[in-house]
Amino acid sequence: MQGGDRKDVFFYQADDEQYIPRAILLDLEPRVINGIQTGDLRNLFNPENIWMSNHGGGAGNNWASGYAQGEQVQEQLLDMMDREAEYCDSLEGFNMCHSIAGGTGSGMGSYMLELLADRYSKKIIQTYSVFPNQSESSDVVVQPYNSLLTLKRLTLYADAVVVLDNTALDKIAVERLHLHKPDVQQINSLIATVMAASTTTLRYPSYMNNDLVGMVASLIPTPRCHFLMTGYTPLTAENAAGQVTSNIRKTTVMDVMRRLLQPKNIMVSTHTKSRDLANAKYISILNIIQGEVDASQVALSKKSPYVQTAHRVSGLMLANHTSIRHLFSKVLRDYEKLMGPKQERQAFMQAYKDVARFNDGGTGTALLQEFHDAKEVVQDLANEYAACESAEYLQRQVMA
Ligand SMILES: Nc1nc2c(ncn2[C@@H]2O[C@H](COP(=O)(O)OP(=O)(O)OP(=O)(O)O)[C@@H](O)[C@H]2O)c(=O)[nH]1
Ligand SMILES: [Mg+2]
Repeated sequence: MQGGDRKDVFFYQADDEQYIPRAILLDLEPRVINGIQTGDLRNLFNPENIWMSNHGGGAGNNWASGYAQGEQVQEQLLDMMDREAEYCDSLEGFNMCHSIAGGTGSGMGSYMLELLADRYSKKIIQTYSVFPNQSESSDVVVQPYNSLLTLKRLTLYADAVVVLDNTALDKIAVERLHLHKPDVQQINSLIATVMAASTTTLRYPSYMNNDLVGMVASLIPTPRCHFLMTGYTPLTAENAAGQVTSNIRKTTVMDVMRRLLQPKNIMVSTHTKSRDLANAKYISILNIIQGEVDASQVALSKKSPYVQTAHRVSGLMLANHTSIRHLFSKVLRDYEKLMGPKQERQAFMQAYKDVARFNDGGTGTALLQEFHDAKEVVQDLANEYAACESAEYLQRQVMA
């Protein structure tokens, strides 16, 4: 095995010594995928695993449209997933990458989560979910609608969600990497760094976290609280530019672990204080068994020989921390501003009601019920994370 990594986790080997990702690319409009098909990676993906809708009109930032279109083509989606699943020697789970604020990643993504959870109920579903940038004045005013409806599915059908928070990533790029106005490529380089780090123990396995179940089990003691925040160090401009500098810095593992607990390295904007993280209320299996014990675990892993970096040691923190609930509360608050506390405002709701699947004979009752349910699920989630902060929570879980 050249490089010492388990290439078969994310790739299969084609006859001609080429490695092909076990990946399916889906979009309702062609622009992004066309970019891949004409770019440097054009020969990487299996063309049979690329799906774009025939009409190519997208979902227009409308969750309902994305969901309904996903449902219409479910047979095609299932065929692709089943075919990929059959190619696996021992399928452990699925990874879905999407954003929660637009129409396709959120709506069609929600439908995919339902499909996967139904069809492959015993397999792990992990997602990398992009939360929208809250600080810039967004041109998509209906983001809170799409986010809320998607969060319901992430709560009910995913086993683990790695939260990629554009607000925090943008702030890190400006304040730490001194980029004036970070573009999507630069933010995505940061995301790629986190994604690669979070899968390192799968690709270079040793004793810990060498499969998805192990990773999920060590971070998620109660099924619903499965939203993970990330921290990374060292954060340098090269993470955002994919560049390499030649002077290798002598960071130690201890340095890296200490820095990971500093809020400035955390990639979720929840106003976490350093003190909070040091006395971390990480909820974890160990906590349940041993009460007060701080349950951080460290997994050491090999560095990839394929990627040159300027640092000897780098570290990723994956944490299940109760402060993530502030992100959910913000979605709920923004949703109420649009919808009204009792659904009396319904701002910009017409486009959602116009989607035949949710139109319900012109009344839109089903749609409003959909919003009502999603709000309840997300409110319960925020409440459960808040309850985790009390000492009795774990006791209650053990008794239950
Ligand atoms: N970090 C990151 N965020 C992205 C990227 N592309 C989109 N986003 C964010 O994701 C959200 C919605 O993205 P879109 O790409 O417009 O949504 P979509 O899922 O394609 O849905 P429609 O285009 O409405 O069908 C916005 O908040 C974007 O800022 C990306 O490449 N990286
Ligand atoms: Mg799109």
